[in-house]
Amino acid sequence: MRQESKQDKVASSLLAKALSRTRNAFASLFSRVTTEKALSDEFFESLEETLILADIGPALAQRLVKEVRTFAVSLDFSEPKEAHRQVREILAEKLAKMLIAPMPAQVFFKEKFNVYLFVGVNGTGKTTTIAKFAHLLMRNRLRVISACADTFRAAAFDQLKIWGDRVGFEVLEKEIGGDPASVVYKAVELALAKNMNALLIDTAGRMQTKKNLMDELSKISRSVSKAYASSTSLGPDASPDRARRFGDGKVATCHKKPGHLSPASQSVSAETADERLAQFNLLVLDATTGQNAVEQAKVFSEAVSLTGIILTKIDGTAKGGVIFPVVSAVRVPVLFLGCGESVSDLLEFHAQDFVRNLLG
Ligand SMILES: Nc1nc2c(ncn2[C@@H]2O[C@H](COP(=O)(O)OP(=O)(O)OP(=O)(O)O)[C@@H](O)[C@H]2O)c(=O)[nH]1
Ligand SMILES: [Mg+2]
Repeated sequence: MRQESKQDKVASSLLAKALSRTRNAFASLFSRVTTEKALSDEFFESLEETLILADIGPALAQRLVKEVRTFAVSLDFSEPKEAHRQVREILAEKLAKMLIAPMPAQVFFKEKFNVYLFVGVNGTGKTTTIAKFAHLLMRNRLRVISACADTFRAAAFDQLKIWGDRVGFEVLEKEIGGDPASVVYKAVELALAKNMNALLIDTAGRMQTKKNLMDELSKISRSVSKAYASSTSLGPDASPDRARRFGDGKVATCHKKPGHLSPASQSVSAETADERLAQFNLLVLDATTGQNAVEQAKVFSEAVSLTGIILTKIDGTAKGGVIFPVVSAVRVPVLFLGCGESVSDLLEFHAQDFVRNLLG
């Protein structure tokens, strides 16, 4: 059981507030479960409808109802309260199971060079999330720097720079019109030279339907490990000191790596780690876009190997259920939830808490 700190309590109340409308809908549905109605068609139809309204999507809602129904047959609904509790419990169990990826990802390694690539369609909240995430890493004493790989839209750099000044992290030089992959390559070199251990890369928002932009993203992602390998290899010009500090150029891409989610508990000892680059490809999804998020997740996960998902704007939707079909489709864990526009509005994701707040 997790110890609940003051910060956890604030997070719980933000999540509770964000999901209150869906929770009330489930509460009202469950309150109608009586001994007679527990297994009625009418009840299961309403359950499916409520799941769809929570953004779980029609296909998954149908599947869940079928599973709950099959399971419910074996239960003893001797009194309404018990019926209510049991139906809710089966549903909660099935939903939580869906969200717990087989191997949850760590979010940083104190002894590694951590690179975070933020990807997603236009306006999902990538830049805002970078600021929130930088704040979180800095609180955990990581040395953070950022780069803007959107070389097309001039304002993209300015937005990131405003956040950098506000939160207190450096944003590497503005570059307009160049190749985003080479911006990333240079950023890795510079971040290493500056002895940083967290590089946050903002990318241009792109529609998942634009093949050339998705190919560009694959190239950007590959350039991280290339730059790292060449910067840390012991060539005639390489600094031995730098090579010692950052290891031998091996790459640990943190795609669905085992470990804990809690950033506070991250550490990998320098002795045991022979791979020093930890690359995290994070997909930022906007909770208010509904079922389209599933399609976005599928296409982005083909372009880059995703480490985790950050679902933003859950404060702007009463739903949030979209994460169930998303995680089912791509088998990538949700790591954080964005629940507002300020720097502290980033919640660490916990499946059980989420489901509890959704179902009541
Ligand atoms: N309510 C709310 N608004 C958010 C959240 N995250 C981001 N936003 C807002 O969403 C809008 C877009 O955010 P950006 O961070 O600029 O999005 P982006 O993905 O970087 O956009 P592009 O670079 O244009 O693709 C801004 O108005 C943010 O304040 C959130 O968790 N909750
Ligand atoms: Mg942006």
